[in-house]
Amino acid sequence: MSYTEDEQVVGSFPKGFGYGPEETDSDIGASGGEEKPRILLMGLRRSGKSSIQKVVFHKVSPNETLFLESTNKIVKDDVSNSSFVRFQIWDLPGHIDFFDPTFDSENIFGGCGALIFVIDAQDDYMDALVRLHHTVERAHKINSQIKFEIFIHKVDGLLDDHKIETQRDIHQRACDDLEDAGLEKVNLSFHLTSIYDHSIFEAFSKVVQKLIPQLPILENLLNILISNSGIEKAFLFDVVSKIYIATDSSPVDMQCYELCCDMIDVVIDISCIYGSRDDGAFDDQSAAIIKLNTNTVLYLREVNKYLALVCILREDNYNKQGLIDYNFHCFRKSIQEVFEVQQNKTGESLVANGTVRSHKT
Ligand SMILES: Nc1nc2c(ncn2[C@@H]2O[C@H](COP(=O)(O)OP(=O)(O)O)[C@@H](O)[C@H]2O)c(=O)[nH]1
Ligand SMILES: [Mg+2]
Repeated sequence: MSYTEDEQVVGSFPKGFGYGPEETDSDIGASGGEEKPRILLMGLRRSGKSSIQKVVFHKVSPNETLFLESTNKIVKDDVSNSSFVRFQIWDLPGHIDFFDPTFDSENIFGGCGALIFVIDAQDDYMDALVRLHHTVERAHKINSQIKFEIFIHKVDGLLDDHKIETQRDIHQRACDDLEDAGLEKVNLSFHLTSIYDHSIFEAFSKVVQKLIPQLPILENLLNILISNSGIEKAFLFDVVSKIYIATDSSPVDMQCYELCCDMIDVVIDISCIYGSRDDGAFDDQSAAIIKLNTNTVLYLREVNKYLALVCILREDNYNKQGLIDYNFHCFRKSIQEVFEVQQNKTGESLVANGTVRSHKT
């Protein structure tokens, strides 16, 4: 069994609710052929690169990745789904040395924003560390702007203590190797990941966020929104992939993130089953409120075709629903302005001018 690039989405999303090729075409037109940032997926064979790409961006369920065939050529996947998240993911087969003179390594690494190096934590990782070092050294020489993201992957098979110990060990060895090579300035970020839980989405969110130039503006808007509306935590989600492209500046609790991901699934599922239209499970009318038995309310609103705001708030604060709705409209308007600026390329930072009413408790 194998997956081809044009295969439709599986799982709870209906046909047409994926990253369809038609989006790609129109986006290329709209952006005037502008280069999209590229994320490279590298690592040894069977480390889990293709699985990560399929699970995060093509809704393949984790169990189905057991049947993935090994990749023999570079697989390019265009994820130009919104003005904020426009990038390509290149899955590079593990057994090929792309720094070999037969490859145009300048071209591969030159336009690359982030390089994700996947290490199988369930396997002996010494060979992977050697390859990591080789990759970082060469790629950095070609393009010093690349962000190196190390996914210590398949940690679902490890106990908690072992996870921490593995991360510490890999971190130490990788950094020592770089130091020995005089490359201590190169920064590596480490993430513990597994396709069997939300950690892979969380890690990918962080990688993508580093490539979004408007991130500080988005974060700021979310901060203004939550502080004026009595909201505990707010995420701006890319609905199809469920990666969050921004959140307010309070720390992210994994459980909150999972709760918000689940809410998106619930809303899309209900909309698919009972929705009156066939052409989309998410549109400008999409909104939902879920009250939990923990005195917590989940609040979801459509921001644009691809983005949703999902918030967590205490039930007491939800009494002022009108205020929250009003503030949300200001937030939405500001986001649209950020988009317009990007599209018109008229200037760098036109920040929200929508006034937000204050919430006084
Ligand atoms: N336990 C576990 N297995 C995984 C995970 N990610 C991938 N795998 C398995 O690892 C194997 C190799 O995956 P694949 O994506 O083909 O690796 P690639 O060669 O790096 O592209 C497959 O059997 C996957 O099911 C994970 O997070 N946990
Ligand atoms: Mg592969």
